[in-house]
Amino acid sequence: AVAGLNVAIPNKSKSIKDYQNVYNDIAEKIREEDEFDNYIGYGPILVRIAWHSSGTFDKNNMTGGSFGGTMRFKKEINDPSNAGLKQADEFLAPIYKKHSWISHGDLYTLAGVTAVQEAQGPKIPWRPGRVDQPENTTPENGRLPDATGDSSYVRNYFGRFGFNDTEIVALIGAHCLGKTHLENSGFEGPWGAASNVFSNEFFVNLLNENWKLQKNAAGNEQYDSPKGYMMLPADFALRQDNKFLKLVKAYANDQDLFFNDFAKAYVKLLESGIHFPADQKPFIFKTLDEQE
Ligand code: ZEM
Repeated sequence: AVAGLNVAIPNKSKSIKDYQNVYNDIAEKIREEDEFDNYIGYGPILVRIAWHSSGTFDKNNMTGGSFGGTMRFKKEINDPSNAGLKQADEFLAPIYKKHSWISHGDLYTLAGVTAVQEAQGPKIPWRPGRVDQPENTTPENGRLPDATGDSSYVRNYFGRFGFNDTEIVALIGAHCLGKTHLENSGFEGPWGAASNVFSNEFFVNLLNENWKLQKNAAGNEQYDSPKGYMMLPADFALRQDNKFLKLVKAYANDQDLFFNDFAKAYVKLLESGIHFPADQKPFIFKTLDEQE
């Protein structure tokens, strides 16, 4: 064991086939329930629950992260930063019931992997072995980022995971998916036109739209464009810092570069605080399309 790290314990009686079956059930349910959130579907909210279940990690004391699956407890799902994510938990409940051998941490992260791949995003290598931990290991509320932060806030926030500028900018590119909801976060609107397709559209829009800082119906300032897109102050911060801006431009010009960097950073995010046995090879799942 490595001091302070949670050590993954892969279930020896399960193979990639078992996890591909879970993947397929999640992917088929995303397809079937496509009317969710005005036909955006469940993909974006599944990416968000994977990120928030990992986003409690703190490398300074090695607490939080996806390992313990503590998002299943009231204290964590009721964190105001997690508003709306109950719908993702409810979506996953029947999947868990059918495959109850899987840990919650593995299920939340596998759902986030499935959602990215099924939205035509990059392949996300994934390793199982997270182990459910008891309720008293649930991290305190307030570890997720503040959407009103500026560039130094964003850089400093992700420093808690040990992420560099490339990893930070690539990860926030996940805002190509889904939208903000006034009732969840006090912000409103999508980042682009194709809210259920994983692409570099976030970066293209961030650079090219005509943004105007406006107060929304909840009284919060957000950047709005004539096409009806929005950016959070923390998104716009990626334009206001020269090192971030260079990466935004690179990803807007080269979707393959974005896909590559995103996949690496997302794996790191979902595995934050976990030590995997050296010989444990990641699984790469097939999309539903590839299996047809
Ligand atoms: Zn988000 N995010 N996020 N994010 N996020 C929202 C929605 C989504 C921030 C943030 O404040 C918000 C990352 C980083 C950061 C997704 C994925 C990832 C919303 C809107 C807010 C306010 C919630 C609502 O109203 O329903 C901030 C400040 C971030 C960093 C600085 C990272 C990293 C992500 C994944 C890798 C996704 C997919 C959504 C859309 C959810 C949905 O329901 O449509």
